[in-house]
Amino acid sequence: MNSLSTPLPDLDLTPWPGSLADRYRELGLWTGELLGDITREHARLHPEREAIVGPDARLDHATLESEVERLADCWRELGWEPGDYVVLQLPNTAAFVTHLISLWRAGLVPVMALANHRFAEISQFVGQTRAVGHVCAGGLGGVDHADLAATVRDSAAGLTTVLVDGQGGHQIEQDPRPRPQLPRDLPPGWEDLPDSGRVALLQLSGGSTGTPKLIPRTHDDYLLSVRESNPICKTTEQTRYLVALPCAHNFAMSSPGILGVLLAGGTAVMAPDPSPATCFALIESERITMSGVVPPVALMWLQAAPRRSHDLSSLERLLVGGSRLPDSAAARIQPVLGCRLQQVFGMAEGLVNYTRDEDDEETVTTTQGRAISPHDEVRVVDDQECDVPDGQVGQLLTRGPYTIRGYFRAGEHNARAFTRDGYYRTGDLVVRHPSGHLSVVGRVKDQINRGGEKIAVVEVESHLLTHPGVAEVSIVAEPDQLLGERACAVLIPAGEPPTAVELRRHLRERGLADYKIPDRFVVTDELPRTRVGKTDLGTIRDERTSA
Ligand code: J2J
Repeated sequence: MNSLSTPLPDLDLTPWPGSLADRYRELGLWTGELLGDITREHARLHPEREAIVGPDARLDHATLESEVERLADCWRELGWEPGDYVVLQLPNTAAFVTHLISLWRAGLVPVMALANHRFAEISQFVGQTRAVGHVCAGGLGGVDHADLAATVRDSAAGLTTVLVDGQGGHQIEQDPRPRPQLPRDLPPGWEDLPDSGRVALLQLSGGSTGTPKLIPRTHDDYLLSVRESNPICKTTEQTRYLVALPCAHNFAMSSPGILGVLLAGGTAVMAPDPSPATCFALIESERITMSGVVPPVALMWLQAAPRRSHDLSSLERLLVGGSRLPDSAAARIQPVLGCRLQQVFGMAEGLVNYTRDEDDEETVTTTQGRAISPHDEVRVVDDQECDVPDGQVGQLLTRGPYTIRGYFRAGEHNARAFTRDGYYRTGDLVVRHPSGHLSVVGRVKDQINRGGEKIAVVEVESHLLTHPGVAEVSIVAEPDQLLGERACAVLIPAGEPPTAVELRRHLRERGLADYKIPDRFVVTDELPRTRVGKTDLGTIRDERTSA
């Protein structure tokens, strides 16, 4: 499963055209700052103010900074060199933040794995990046990745595992075999890039292909999206932001998220889970002012709030995004939770849209906002990629100073995912209003959005096809009241139909993360087909929804 033996194709980063990059620098959009320096200023300005609160530790800005330095020294002592990739897989804890920033401080490039990823995902990240290390939880925040880490290490020569415990300590396990050397070809123009123009982190794409694609974000571009998010979301040093989503997700990290809060000198409070019981208690005890959640979590909070006695009065703003928030739920946020709703439509590839505080109520409840920057270029196009007028549905294409120009080492896929002139084909169907606000109305990508968790249909189908009892399979979206959508696998059996229990066990044994396992399995004789012989997802989806 691990692809260490396959040759490395393509580039780590598809740079922006040189003239455009120069312009972004001249305009001050790209500042040349590095993410690893994000903790320095506030450690100096107000060292004793709280920076990070987690189940494992409370850190003021000065302690955060000294932890970052201490850990960066550890990475240097391990022999990890600037530009090396390290898979970072930690739960919502203070340690996540110290480890993330220390990796940057040492010039390393974190790959932002989720705590609930398993062997299939982690081994792929290690294989694609030739990572030198896997930093994961060894009892931290109640999570233990030790067994997973050992299996990953067996499959990747020379990999070092760092198991982080809940007391700020580490256990280091090293695979003794020599690590395969990286034949890294620098793309033309790469040699001249300043450090801030290089890859800072690899975010995960929701994916629509068999192998998950990694998203190379640079210091310059990522910092731009964070910096510009702060005034739009009114993030200040008074902000106390509750990290209710998985901390490695792009939304929790950057919209404005943990990094926005650190940049502003505020406080990020790490919630171990998004349940109303956990989060309401933290909102009350930590005097939380802002949080960001996916729609199913917002719905759970709306349902729970009238029945609980927690004091939520400190909460000023709730950002909701990741999947479409029903208009009816949007209208209830302010009356029920007593805070302002801000919708956010973002993507780890770049473009982020927010509703604004000055927008009227209808805009805030029925649109997913407008782009952060006047330098974001947004096109809404028909199937021939001709622009459609405002008010009509079309596919969203975008490029700009913080939207990638290509996925990590994925030349072939990039030719499809980007236009020749560098627009990213988001796969989202939107309507643009004359104000520039977008409403998301659907998608054309082979993906299921399970309440904000993205599932690449092809990836899961290919795992299911390895079961001897599955001849053909199609995974389709079904409507779900809470999640918006859930995944249903429609399959033609080979011989005796396998049971759902068997199929779930099979996927778990293959090391697939739990959230990708279909909610329902349906056995059928024939998958409906289109004229070209491809499975007709539309037809099945209709059959299921009418059932
Ligand atoms: C409908 N669909 C949405 C929304 C994202 C902030 C917020 C979210 C993400 C994120 C993010 C949506 N309504 N409000 O990275 O910084 C769907 C679209 C989009 C895809 C991106 C951020 N907000 N989506 O969700 O990379 O289909 O980023 O293309 O996980 O989620 O998913 P992801």
